[in-house]
Amino acid sequence: MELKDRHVAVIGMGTTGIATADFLVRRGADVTCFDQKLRRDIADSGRFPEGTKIIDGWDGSAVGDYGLVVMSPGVPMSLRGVVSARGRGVEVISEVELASRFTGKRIVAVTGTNGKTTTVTLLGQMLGNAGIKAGIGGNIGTPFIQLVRDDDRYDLYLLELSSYQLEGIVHLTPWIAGLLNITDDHLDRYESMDEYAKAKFRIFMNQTADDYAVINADDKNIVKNKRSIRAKPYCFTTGRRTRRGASYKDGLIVYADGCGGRSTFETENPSLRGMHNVQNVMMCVIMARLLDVPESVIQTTIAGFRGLPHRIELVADIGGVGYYDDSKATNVDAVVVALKSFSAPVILIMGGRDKGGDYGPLSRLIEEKVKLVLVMGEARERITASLEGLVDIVPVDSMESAVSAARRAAVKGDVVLLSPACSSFDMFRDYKHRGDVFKAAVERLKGGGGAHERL
Ligand code: UMA
Repeated sequence: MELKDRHVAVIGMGTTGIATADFLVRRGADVTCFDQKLRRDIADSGRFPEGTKIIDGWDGSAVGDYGLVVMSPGVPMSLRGVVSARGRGVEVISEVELASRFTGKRIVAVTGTNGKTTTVTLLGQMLGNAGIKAGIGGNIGTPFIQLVRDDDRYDLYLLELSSYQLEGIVHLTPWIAGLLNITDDHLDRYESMDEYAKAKFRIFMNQTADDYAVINADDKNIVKNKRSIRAKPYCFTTGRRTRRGASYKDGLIVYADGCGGRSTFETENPSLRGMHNVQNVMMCVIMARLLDVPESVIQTTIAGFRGLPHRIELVADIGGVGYYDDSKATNVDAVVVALKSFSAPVILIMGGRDKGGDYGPLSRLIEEKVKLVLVMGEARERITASLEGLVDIVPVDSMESAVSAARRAAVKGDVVLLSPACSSFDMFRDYKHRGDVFKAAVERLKGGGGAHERL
């Protein structure tokens, strides 16, 4: 693809926009970047390469006359200016699509509502331990376009792809594509679950019978749509054995290669607790075997894996109360998963920016396991309305006061869990910031003495 002197619009000036502009300018394109924010409010606007034109305070209307529009994932494709550019025949693509046009290396890609980052991280470690140089990026943090600048360094790419990124692909074709699960999320951006599932299934849309699709056979939203997949399917399930793929029984994952060969892997590791992690590990096992990672390397990597920050992460045990940071739980299903992994009474800190999902699926687990819900942020009213009568719900206006209230209510043996079910953008920069603020508040408790008693 020739970029020299091409007029390109880059939409969004976050991590993706900066990396995209940088790539385009290096290839001689004439780049204009658009953002709804004012330049002074864009944290990294100073990092845009020289010569980039910046349109700040953009209201989403006309993007002007460009030969190509490259979207950041967080900017909806439905914005008026973007729709009208498309209508005029302008090519509108996502940054991952652009990147894929500048590499001939194989792509392994993982999507799903929850578990993507853990899966990509664990698989990345398996590949690294097997001596395979994988460029790891996408939604996990480093934009794909930034990786392809150093294409020679990598044997292949391992990408975490969000539905937002998949919306703007045209030709991108993973050699191995994996779909972990599809549950309620981002319903502020999609009209329905069907629309959201459709975006997720785009990961398979360009694949042929020479490619592989790794799917969760226990997920009804996936099973319902799987007939559209043309690649060779490998399924994983926590139920019955599979002929080709992975299954799980009594702490063991059984991998079946489809030609009669079987191997087993132990999943015992405190950082991979819960059935959701068994599913993540099953996907890693299948993908790693397809990539010829030796069984012994897969096993030692699983055993040595240390969990990721902000995902059911034990921050401190203070006076017999465990404080867990699960700030990455930005949707209801992730909170369900977190609650399922505890047997002790839970004090749950929830809330943030509402994403239009249904909090109903939490009801049974909340009744069963949660003794107090502390709600904060814009979603306070919606959460309170849907959980009222099931449990004590107390509104709080900061993370600091949530942690103090949790401490006052907790007794030895309880768990204090930050698992918000919402995005963080109403009060924090992102989920990491929210988790760090929680951790800092917990750290301060340590200084204030450990014994928990009801005050
Ligand atoms: N913006 C507009 N108009 C809009 C919306 C946003 O101009 O209507 C501007 C914002 O003012 C901001 C910029 O766009 O300046 C931000 O762009 P972005 O939201 O695409 O964020 P990036 O910093 O480029 O980060 C993105 C991903 N963010 C989102 O998809 C929301 C990061 O995933 C990803 O790591 C990064 O690209 C590199 O690929 C984060 C995420 O929250 C972790 N992902 C969602 C999730 O996991 O649920 C999908």
